[in-house]
Amino acid sequence: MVISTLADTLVRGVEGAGDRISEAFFEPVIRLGVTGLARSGKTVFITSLVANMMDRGRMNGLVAAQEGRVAAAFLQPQPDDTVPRFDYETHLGALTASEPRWPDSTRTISELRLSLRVKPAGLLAGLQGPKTIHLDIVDYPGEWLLDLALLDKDFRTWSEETLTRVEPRAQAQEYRAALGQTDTSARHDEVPAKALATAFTGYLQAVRDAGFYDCTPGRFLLPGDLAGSPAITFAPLPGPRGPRGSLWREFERRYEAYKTRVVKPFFRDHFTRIDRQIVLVDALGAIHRGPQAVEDMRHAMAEILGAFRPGRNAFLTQLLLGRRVERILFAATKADHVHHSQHARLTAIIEALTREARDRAGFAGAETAAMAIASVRATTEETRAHQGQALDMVRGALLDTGKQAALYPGELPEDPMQLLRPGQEGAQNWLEVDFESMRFAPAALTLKPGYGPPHIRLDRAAQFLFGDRL
Ligand SMILES: Nc1nc2c(ncn2[C@@H]2O[C@H](COP(=O)(O)OP(=O)(O)OP(=O)(O)O)[C@@H](O)[C@H]2O)c(=O)[nH]1
Ligand SMILES: [Mg+2]
Repeated sequence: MVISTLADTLVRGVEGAGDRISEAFFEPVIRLGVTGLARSGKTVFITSLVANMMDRGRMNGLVAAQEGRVAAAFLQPQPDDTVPRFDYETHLGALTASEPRWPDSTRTISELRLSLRVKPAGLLAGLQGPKTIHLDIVDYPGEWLLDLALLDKDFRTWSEETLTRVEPRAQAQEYRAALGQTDTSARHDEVPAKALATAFTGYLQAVRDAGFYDCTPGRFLLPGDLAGSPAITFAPLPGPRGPRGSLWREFERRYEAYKTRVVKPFFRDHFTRIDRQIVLVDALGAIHRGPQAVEDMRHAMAEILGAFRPGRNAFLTQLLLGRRVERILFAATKADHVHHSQHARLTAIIEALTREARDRAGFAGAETAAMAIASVRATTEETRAHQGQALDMVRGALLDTGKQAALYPGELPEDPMQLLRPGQEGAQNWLEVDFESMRFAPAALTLKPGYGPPHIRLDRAAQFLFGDRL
């Protein structure tokens, strides 16, 4: 155990030195992490960011682009051979088709290298030619960060906590029934083991579909090439530690294997190398689902952000060797679902959602910001008179029917606590807030030469995330 941790650290140390050396002597690399919970808009964000970096007509908020210093942007082979490439062309193809579609769900890690030829600014401008800066964009599920908390827990603690949470939930009925029929101290047998794990995965699926985010272990829902393997065939079990050879012991072993073989490598190989991070949050979606979804999202955010606080976790602290994420941007996505008159309120909500986590320890010097953005704008705005009142509406093609419609989603409250408090107090429905959700199809794009897809504040997000390094 100690040896493996040590070895992890050593490898990381050597690699880390390599990264820094190549950075100093050759071409600078910025590793940009893009994360968020399922369906938060990661794929659309990366696709639009890359398209808008290649055709920079809408990127005036990125200072280097505005000053005309970005001479070129092009895709290059990524540095990591074993990570799937972010399928930029297919995702952009979906968005720009004659009948535009949103890209498919991705659910795993992927990477893309965007290289920029940038002319230096200021005094150096006349003396140096353009330099090449690589932006390595890494898309990974936010759910994987939730697994960090498992590293501090043994199987029994994790089981107790999970079973307590599961207890009141209707979605867990089947799992509870399966547990009732199992003798966890009996000799391990793969048939009941598999049945339990399947019932537990079914439970996670059901709570996720109901809008909850506390769905660890993260890979049960996003197994990728682990599907069917023992490392994700276990479930929380009640009671004392079983005897040698029992189901209980086998699940304990698998839980530990999940931590060492799945969770740790992700943090070691990917997470610790990130320089800049954007965390996408579908706050509007959660608000629509009700107070409990908002409360649950706040929890999940606090857990996710915990990963960015070095010192919280011994394993991570060792791996990081003092290195840290320099900037973190919290972005409320899909801001095109509300009129721009509501954007300031949406930003206030995202600040409130992440405040607890930010206040608790800060991010040890990491700079943070919050913003409301739309990676791809699917709507236009209009104001209409309705019963003597001017209503700020958004118009777009409805996803389900394709019909054009102007909608009024309701007004976000000025005080974000109106959204946070009810959930904390156990309310199931909004009393004061009236907020409709909507799903728009992407608008048909006729891209003018030199212009990427229309967006809201994507350029400002880019400026915060890497503008200072260009
Ligand atoms: N209107 C609007 N909708 C968006 C925007 N970004 C994402 N969406 C919607 O959110 C859905 C999810 O976006 P994705 O980019 O696929 O989200 P993801 O985080 O990659 O999702 P997974 O890969 O499933 O984890 C899309 O299918 C769209 O319906 C946006 O900027 N504007
Ligand atoms: Mg995706």
